[in-house]
Amino acid sequence: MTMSGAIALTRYLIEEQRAGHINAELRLLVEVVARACKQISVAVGKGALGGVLGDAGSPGEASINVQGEAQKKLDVLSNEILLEANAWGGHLAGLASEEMDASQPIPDTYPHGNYLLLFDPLDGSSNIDVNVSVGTIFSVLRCPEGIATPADAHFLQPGTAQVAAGYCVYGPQTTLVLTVGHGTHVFTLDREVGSFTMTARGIRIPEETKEFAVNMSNQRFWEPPMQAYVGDLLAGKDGPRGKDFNMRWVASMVADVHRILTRGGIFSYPLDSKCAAKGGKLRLMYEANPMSLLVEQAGGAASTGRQRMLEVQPTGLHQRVPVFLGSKREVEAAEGYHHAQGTDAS
Ligand code: AHM
Ligand code: MG
Repeated sequence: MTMSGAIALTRYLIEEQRAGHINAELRLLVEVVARACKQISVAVGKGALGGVLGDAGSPGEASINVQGEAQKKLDVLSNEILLEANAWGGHLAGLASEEMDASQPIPDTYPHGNYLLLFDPLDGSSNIDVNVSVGTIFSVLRCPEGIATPADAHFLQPGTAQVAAGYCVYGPQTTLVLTVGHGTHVFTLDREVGSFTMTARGIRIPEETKEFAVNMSNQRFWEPPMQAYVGDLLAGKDGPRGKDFNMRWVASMVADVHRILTRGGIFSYPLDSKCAAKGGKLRLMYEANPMSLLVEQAGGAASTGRQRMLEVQPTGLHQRVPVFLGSKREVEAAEGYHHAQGTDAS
């Protein structure tokens, strides 16, 4: 025990194992992901000095991922760090990443474990080159019984099936936020010591809020319920909501969600006519589900606007969904507008 009584991530995980909440394999998995996040944090922190800024691929021929988006060098590097770290420990049966076309089973040269790991290796990558917070998001599922070599279909489990989820935000501080299904806890990286230390246990999101996060430049592309909802927020004290709202939009989901976990608020990336054909902008398996579990475990709510996020039955690894999450009463208010104006738009 340290003099200060500070709880390191390792100690927290051992205590969770002793309490019967996790087994040794899941403990190792979280430790490995946390170690990979430290490596990514170092690479992000070096920035131009590490030669890691800018687009991946060759000049004039940017590398494009399965999402149809140009990859940054740090997207590719972060993906490689997570793949390499998780290949050989024996805790996984397979992995899936926002940056890879298909899922990957663990090679037969290594022992196979019972878990599936999904991740967005570097979320908010449009912010990398401008030195604004970015992060890693991850979700852990059980590999279905009797499956040694999982395929994409084995990953298609609803968010309620997640056994752990978390994100690491690379900002002024490097902060790991984790749930193994027993509350949401915050660990801050002590950069001198090189270990994550618990800095907030069992965080709770205030149920009410006066702060919303949305990309307002998409306003004219939104569906009528979203137009009505944000219209009423903007009307403030004089409108039906009877209070003034403030707006924040970092454009890194990790940073926006971290603010909401810290002081409340509602985050939304709704359906709009630009992304309607794809089902939304944000990815269910790599972004919406892990964030929704963290938010629910902190007493908040997460929804597509029409359905509880964690109950969405996935149909594709890279499936996209509309997202509303954060302070419970505010998410319910946003859902109310969608229910009032019909349920057939998704
Ligand atoms: P990414 O995973 O390719 O970085 O995209 C996801 C990001 C989220 O972090 C953020 O909330 C959103 O895209 C920002 O979108 P926009 O640029 O439309 O504001
Ligand atoms: Mg992302």
